[in-house]
Amino acid sequence: MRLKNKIALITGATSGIGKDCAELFASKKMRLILTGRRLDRLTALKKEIIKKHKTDVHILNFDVRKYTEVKKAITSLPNKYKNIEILINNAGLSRGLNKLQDGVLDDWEEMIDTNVKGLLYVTKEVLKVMTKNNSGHIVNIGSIAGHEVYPAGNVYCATKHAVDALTKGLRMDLNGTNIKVSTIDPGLVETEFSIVRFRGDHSRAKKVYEGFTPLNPKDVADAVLYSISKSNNVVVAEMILLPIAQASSAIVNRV
Ligand code: NDP
Ligand code: 8X3
Repeated sequence: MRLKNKIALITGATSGIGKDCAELFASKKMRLILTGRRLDRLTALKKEIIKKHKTDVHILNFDVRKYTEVKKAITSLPNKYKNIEILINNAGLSRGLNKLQDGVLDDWEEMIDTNVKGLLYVTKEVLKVMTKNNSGHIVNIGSIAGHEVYPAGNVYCATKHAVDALTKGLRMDLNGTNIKVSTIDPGLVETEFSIVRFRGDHSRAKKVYEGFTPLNPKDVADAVLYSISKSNNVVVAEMILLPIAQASSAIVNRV
């Protein structure tokens, strides 16, 4: 599949998996729409990518939880970026690691609003273009947590199970069109994910990845690239990616 000049919108490009997807896609000369809330990071990434890869980059600064912001940002795209061909629904987060009975309401709301409702809002707006063109590819970044649960993972795991259900449901609803739907579902990847989960507690976050080699966000970007590189007739429906030390959500061989 030709990738050069394809237009890809990546949510959550300011860090981790989204950022590495942006860099890898740019190396293939794709045209990028990069989104996130931290404008300074988006601006710096745009500058860096243009300098290194000399490809087109447009930034959109919005919060996926706010439907009016999502709609305004996507409808305001300049003509040359309007025909989005690939959407990477990557923006997402976890907050806290508490037993359900000790759960914090605000954490639940934030995870559900970002990982489920935010993904739906962006998808709805981008699908307007894709259905009009009868062409496109939506890649959701799910998780092993969308297939299994782990102690105290309750609401985060529920949001990723929801992403899995939405991926499968959307593929059914788009059956008969030329729009592909994929999910790439990693296990433990070292990004800012655990720093966000533990609200800036770097030493607690570091412990999550101690004693084994976690996935690198580049490994996930590579899997995403694979999924978007297939010929028109091939859909990578789902891909679970684990580091070798991880056998399941809860089983990690630490030395
Ligand atoms: P990071 O924390 O490094 O990146 C998360 C990205 O999501 C940031 O760019 C952040 O941008 C964006 N984001 C979060 N909330 C919002 C919001 N409300 N509106 C817009 N953007 C938002 O984590 P990862 O790269 O690890 O996470 C990316 C995805 O991968 C998530 O969906 C996560 O659930 C999933 N995942 C992660 C795994 C891991 O072990 N790290 C494993 C499996 C899946 P900003 O703050 O600038 O808005
Ligand atoms: C992130 C992977 O296992 O830390 O989705 O929840 S995990």
